[in-house]
Amino acid sequence: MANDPDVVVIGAGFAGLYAIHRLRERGLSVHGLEAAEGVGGTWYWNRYPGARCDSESYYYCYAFSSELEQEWDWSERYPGQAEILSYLEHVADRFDLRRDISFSTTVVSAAHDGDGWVIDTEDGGRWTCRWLVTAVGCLSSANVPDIPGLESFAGEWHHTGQWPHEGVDVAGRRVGVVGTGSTGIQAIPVLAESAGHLTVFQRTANFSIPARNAPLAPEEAAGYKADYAAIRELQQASTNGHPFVVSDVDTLALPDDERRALLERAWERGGLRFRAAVRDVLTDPAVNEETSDFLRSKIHETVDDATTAEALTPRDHPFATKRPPIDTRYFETYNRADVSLVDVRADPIATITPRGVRLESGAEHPLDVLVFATGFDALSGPLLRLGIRGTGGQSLADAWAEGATTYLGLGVAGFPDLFTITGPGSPSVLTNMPTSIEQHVDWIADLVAHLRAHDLEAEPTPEAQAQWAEHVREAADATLLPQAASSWYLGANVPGKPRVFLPYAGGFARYREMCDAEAAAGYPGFALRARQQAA
Ligand code: NA7
Repeated sequence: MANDPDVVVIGAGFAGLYAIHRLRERGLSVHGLEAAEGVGGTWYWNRYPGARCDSESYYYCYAFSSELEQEWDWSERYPGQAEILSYLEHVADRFDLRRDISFSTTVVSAAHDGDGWVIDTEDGGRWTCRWLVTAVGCLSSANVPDIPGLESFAGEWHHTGQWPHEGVDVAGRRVGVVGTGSTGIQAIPVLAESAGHLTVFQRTANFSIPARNAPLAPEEAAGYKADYAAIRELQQASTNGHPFVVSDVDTLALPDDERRALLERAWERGGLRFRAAVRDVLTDPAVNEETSDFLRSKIHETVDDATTAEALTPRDHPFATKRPPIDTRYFETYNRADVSLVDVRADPIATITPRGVRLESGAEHPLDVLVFATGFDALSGPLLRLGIRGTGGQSLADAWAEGATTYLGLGVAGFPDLFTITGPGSPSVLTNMPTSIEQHVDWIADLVAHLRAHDLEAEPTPEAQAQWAEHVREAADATLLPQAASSWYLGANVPGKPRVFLPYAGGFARYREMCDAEAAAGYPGFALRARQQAA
């Protein structure tokens, strides 16, 4: 096959699969390059015990095909990793996408040569195309902390985002988990069930809300299927792509007992929907403090040992300013005799030894298996590792030396005909990802079709990009989000990464309207240039 399609799409997860389908529908030839052996993206790599989506299954899926919506059956309220992977494999087959994807193909560089993109892969392959679309996800570049001595560890260690396909045998073994973000909070209760002893190394105590996962009853599933038109409408009008109606109750105006009852009801319902029950929780410090206090009290109610409960209680950041996890028996797990909590903020990890983890105090925790649930170089990381070079050979790394800036999260000045699905500066990780992905792909497909029809190339203007960066900053500053000093939203989890609030916090519906307005006005934020035809 000729290696020169109209469009190359990098990645074959939710974003890449839909991009291939949609661009094909627009009559473009398209080819996908995927590092993994199969489709799935996030859900291909994240096979750690307990891996599950925090969005509910009935809307953590594509909306572009009502047939697909009707024929696929989800088994649980929150889909597990294996089920989502099966779904994406089904999508790849149903829409005949695999024939246009090269698997086990890692992109090592992508350079614009003035006429189009030249993409080199690790196996020596070369692809050329006019348009390059990145579908590499926001959380795909694993962050393994640089702790001295790791190479000397005599046991086995794994990052949750690169979990072995054959699984890891933890039965009866001494297991350590570093990290208590969404991933650690999912994995810890499951690992505790089979480990001989589980030691959790916690740097930042986290808020978490019970997921209340359960099998999806056939009547409930049928109800969602009958209601999809309304569900999708709600998602499109929402701030974060979830089909929730945000409460209009002023919680602070309520008497104490009614406010407590409201929070209790939200807690009983569980899940990310908790936030929708509390109006202004991310913008009003007083509302947030009330809510944070309620959640802190739940930790103390759940955890038997008062010292452990306090160590697990977040006091350094307001609720939901770091990505709020949801859990299944997370805090309850600390009541087990075979689980211990180590506060590595008070006594940081100094080295990894052949035997285990040694803290600065000299205390050593012997381990057979060490799990890094330490997150990702979020949003910009997956793009930077592609080795992208734009006009004049400028690298994306240089362009982003002071922090990742884009126009609408969709393109970067100096990088013509490059489109970034859920890139930095888009709502992405603050939303239900499939919803944001479909909006981006549809928008990009329209623009690419326009460029082809008029034989143009496009790149954001520096002015539009600078204005957008300012707007992204203002949108974050209008919320409490920047208050979490160690948040990966800010890049703070990766040493040396510039501190820039990366996702767009202005809300999905508002963002979508701005993208639509940009297209309707003929793409004024982009320089559209006639192409100099080589032939
Ligand atoms: P997160 O949310 O980045 O969590 C990573 C955790 O690992 C967090 O508790 C970190 O503590 C901790 N961490 C990171 N480096 C270290 C070191 N060096 N020592 C001790 N502890 C460390 O990643 P997740 O995988 O849980 O979640 C990512 C997203 O995936 C999630 O939000 C969903 O959207 C899906 P810190 O808070 O930085 O002090």
